[in-house]
Amino acid sequence: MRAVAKARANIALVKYWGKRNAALNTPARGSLSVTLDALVTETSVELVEGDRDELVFDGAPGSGSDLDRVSRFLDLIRERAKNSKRARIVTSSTFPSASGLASSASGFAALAVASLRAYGLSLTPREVSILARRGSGSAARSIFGGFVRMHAGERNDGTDAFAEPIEGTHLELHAAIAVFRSDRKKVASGVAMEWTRERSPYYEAWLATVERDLAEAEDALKRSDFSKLGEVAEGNCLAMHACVMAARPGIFYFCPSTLWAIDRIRSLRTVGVPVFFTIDAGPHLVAFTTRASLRQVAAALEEHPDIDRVIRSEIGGPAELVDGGHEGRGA
Ligand code: 2P0
Repeated sequence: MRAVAKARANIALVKYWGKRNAALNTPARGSLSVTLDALVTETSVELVEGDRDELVFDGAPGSGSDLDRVSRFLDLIRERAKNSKRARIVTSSTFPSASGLASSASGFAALAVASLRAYGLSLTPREVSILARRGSGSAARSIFGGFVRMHAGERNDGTDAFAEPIEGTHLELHAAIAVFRSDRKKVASGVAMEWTRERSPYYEAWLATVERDLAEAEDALKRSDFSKLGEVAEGNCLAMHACVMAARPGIFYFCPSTLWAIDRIRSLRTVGVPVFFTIDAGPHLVAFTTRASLRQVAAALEEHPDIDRVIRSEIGGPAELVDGGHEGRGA
């Protein structure tokens, strides 16, 4: 059996940084994201004979820790399906992977949807979100389109740590994603989260910030208040990075030109352009603006020689089977 699925990356406006239970990959706090249409991963899963899974990642054979992580994830599905067959997984993305641009979010969301179908399982979108979380915390959010809220949950088995769409918001966001030419070696976010929890004096303050920011961001979305949402998102992003930088020793995800881009976005705002930024676990900056200002924002970011390209994106839809079935509609 072979199945193909695609999922889009999401960018958090209130970020997930810190785990409650590392084994079940439950987050310490909730988070809030927007799914982006231009950042897509497509994955096929085919059941095969043999005793090992096989991974082809952006055209090259995947091995080592990447393959182990995928195999461990498929083991969860094999256990449920009572089917021990191995799989050949072929995956590719429209954007640079392992760069801090949420490739694990779209990657594990697409893998969850394709492999459930390949192994003959049918789950509700909420159950798919819970499963995708086991692969990568942010992947739980990429099961859904639009604005998405992740719940941290309280149970020890992780069954209440899922994402769901935020209904009733009409805010239209457009993204200009500045991809830097940077060969900075990335500290994997899962590793950096644990590092921060153990070693940053700001970790508890960070967790308290998330609670407040979630409430304010949801309220801003309900009121379609662009500038309030931007204020919360920028503050939350900088608080996360400050917490990570304050670990001993600290981790820096910014490259020097990331600061230039922050400054550029703020300068645009001072002359009346509706725009705000956020930055994940990498050097790249995502600017959110309106349809009318997208061209101006993207052109401003394209001025910098360290920026390889600026990807423009609308808000994206849910993870889906490529033959047409939708996995992320409803709950
Ligand atoms: C987020 N990030 O909310 C935050 C902000 C990066 C910065 O979720 O360990 O790859 O696989 O659960 O999902 C990246 O973390 O971490 C992430 P794991 P994941 O989008």
